[in-house]
Amino acid sequence: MKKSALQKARAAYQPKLPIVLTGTVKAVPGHATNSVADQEDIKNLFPNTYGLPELKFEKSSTPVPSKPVNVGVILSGGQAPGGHNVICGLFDGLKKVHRESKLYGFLMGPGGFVDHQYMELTADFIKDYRNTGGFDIIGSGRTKLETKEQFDKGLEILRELNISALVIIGGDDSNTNAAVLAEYYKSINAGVQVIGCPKTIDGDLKNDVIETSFGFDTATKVYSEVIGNIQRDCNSAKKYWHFIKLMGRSASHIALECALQCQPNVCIISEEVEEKNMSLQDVVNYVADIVSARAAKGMNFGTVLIPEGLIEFIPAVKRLIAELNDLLAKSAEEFAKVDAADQRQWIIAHLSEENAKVYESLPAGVARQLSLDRDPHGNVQVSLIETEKLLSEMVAKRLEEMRAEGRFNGKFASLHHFFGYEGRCADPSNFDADYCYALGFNAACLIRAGVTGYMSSVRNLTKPSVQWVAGGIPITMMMNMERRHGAMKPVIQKALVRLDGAPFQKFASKRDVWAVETSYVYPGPIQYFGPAEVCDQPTLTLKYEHQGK
Ligand code: FBP
Repeated sequence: MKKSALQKARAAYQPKLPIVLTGTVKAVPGHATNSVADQEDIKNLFPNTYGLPELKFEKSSTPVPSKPVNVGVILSGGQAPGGHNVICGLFDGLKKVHRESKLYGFLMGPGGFVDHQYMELTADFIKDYRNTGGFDIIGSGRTKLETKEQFDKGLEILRELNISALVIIGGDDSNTNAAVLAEYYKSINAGVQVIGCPKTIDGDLKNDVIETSFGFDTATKVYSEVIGNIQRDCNSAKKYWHFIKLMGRSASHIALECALQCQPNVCIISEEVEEKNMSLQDVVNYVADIVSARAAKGMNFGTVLIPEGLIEFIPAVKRLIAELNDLLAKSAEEFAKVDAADQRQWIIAHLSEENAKVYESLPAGVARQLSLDRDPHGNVQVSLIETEKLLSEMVAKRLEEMRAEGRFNGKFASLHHFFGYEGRCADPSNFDADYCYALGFNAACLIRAGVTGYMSSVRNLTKPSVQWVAGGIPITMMMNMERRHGAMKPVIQKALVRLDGAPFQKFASKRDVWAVETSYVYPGPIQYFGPAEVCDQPTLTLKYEHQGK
């Protein structure tokens, strides 16, 4: 593999471990836990893994006898910077326990586990992947692990390779599956531990006990660099409005973090749109008013950040999606037989009157996307909806109306961007390189502690990494019941942007000034070498969230 100069230099970076993980550790249990909601339902569904205590690792002076352990690892879902370092940390942690321990990687996600596609990960093989972005070390996939047949098929290969622990690196849905798998293996006394690691650039797998998912830091820094560059171009040429859609699924954490970093003229936060019961036209009017206010000051340029999940949060569209989900789950076979050209009419005919009207009112492309296949976890594939174009077209139309009313006399030329894939495989920032390595190393400690159904947890993340706190959180603690594919299912509660949270409050207190002034900040590229205040800063989201604590 030919390496760039940065790759070569970066390979030598030694991720910094929390001090507690550098010696012998003991797992100190806290109180028994409860799920965040629907406690009776979750308890009934997870009789063997519900209510476990939180664990915190502390230094121990008593050496514990060790024996080799074989472990399997799966990368699940969308790529996030640092995944390779989770695997490297896990490998080093296992080898530290016993040098004859082995790590097997299942190929291309959970599908490789079910289909018995795997490889042994050796020191020589993984050395090229240390501190690099991507999931290409073993590949990733979105197969949903949910049936007994899949679990039993997986168990066959675990038995064949003498694997007694499985680490699933994934987002909320994949960690939900990890909890279900842990429960099943425990219920049949399979002798296999299952441990999860919190991954996703979206930042929506977090709660009181998981401070952030890995990858969010690097991805938002990459997007902020490019948004900053666009803002500088925009402020130089002074002739375009840039509509920038940002990945992140339902939650607007990525858009919010980029707004805090770059100070754009507009940033829409989906959660606020829902809270204020705004229609799509209300959002359009809000943007058009800012375009017009800037035009009045001679500034026919600006930037608008749009979270990719916006459309799902327009309350009327949300109700429509909920009915569509049930309809398409219930009538999947019948719908599959309908000709593509007739699908729109079929849907309209089968929806309630109110939702049929909303469906008809949406541009055909957007409406079609809402009725296409969900991903295996039941999510609308929002990254495929061109909200940035939809919004700028509607703003242009609105501005023409305002011009006719004498309320706008500027120019409006728009350009469109979508940032998502650009940030998912970047080389991890120092924060993500350290955090991921620690999560993997800590997963090895949880395996050694003999527990199952836990998520690797590393906390105190705004402090230098040596001061981070390591332990394990029972996954059932994060769960509640939600409607998926037309039925109630136990799932990890997704973290959306909290409107009473410090990051949003900070943004809300500044945005009116950013709208009409040109207050752009240009964060520049991620720095891997240099002073800590440039290289080792966590996200502003994390900083503000911690300031109140
Ligand atoms: P995960 O939840 O799997 O981490 O997904 C992250 C993400 O990048 C979302 O932001 C985006 O909507 C989705 O993946 C795109 O999916 P795909 O990789 O299948 O195109």
